[in-house]
Amino acid sequence: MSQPLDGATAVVTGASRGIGEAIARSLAASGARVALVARSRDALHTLAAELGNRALAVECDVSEAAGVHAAVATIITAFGGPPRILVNSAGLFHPAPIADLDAAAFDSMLSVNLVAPFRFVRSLLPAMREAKRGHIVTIGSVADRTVLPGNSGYSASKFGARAVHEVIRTETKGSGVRATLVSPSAVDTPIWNGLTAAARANFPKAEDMLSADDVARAVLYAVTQPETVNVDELRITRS
Ligand code: NJP
Repeated sequence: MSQPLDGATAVVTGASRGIGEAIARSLAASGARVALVARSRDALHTLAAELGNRALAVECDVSEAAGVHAAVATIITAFGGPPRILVNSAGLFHPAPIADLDAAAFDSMLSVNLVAPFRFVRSLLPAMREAKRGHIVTIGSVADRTVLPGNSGYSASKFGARAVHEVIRTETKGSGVRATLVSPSAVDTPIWNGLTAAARANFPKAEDMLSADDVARAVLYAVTQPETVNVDELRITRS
């Protein structure tokens, strides 16, 4: 039976767990070949083995320019060109009041949540433009428009990622390349593991969060619209 993404290729960063893993599974189940990008070698190879010839494990620290450069080269070689879909989902979340937040933690959130997606887009957009086809999906956050205490670094990165998404949209309109921002509220994933009770205090309990599959369905909706349709932004919260 034919699938909506038969023949399509996709890159998903942060595919080793959480939302990125759910998106990778959903795109593969819909027919796409998927490059799984993250640092956790075992998790990537386990998922790639499970997805079979639809998946390619690409180990990469997205905070390093050389790592992104090498990953993009590997992916273009494997796919024979740029991916049809790029999903930037890799992310870090280190909530803490400003006076307690290390500059290194602030910096790491900007690096992974904002600069790394820019690097992937910068590397892949020229070839997508040439192919007159491509879809850049940014996983934003409720925190890309709304500020909460403890979110200085995270909100700075996500407000920035939303701004970059909006610029991509203006620069690619009419080119065949599409751009979508998917911004969920809290999602039950391993991102919450290891946070102190104080750091979790402003956020809902796991059972009151969205699931990673809820976000993956939103991404699938955006990337399976007719090519004449751009889904600019989806904001999803618990009902
Ligand atoms: O996070 P988690 P989520 N290089 O911790 C990867 C946003 N969001 O799925 O390298 C490469 O389960 C890491 O891979 P690994 C959030 O901001 C979430 O919840 O193997 N990869 C793993 O695959 C983020 O943008 C919520 O450690 C790196 C993945 O990122 C996206 O959703 C709410 C990396 C993180 O998996 C996915 O978050 C919201 C690096 N240097 C927005 N550093 C939520 N969960 O509540 C990390 O509004 N990764």
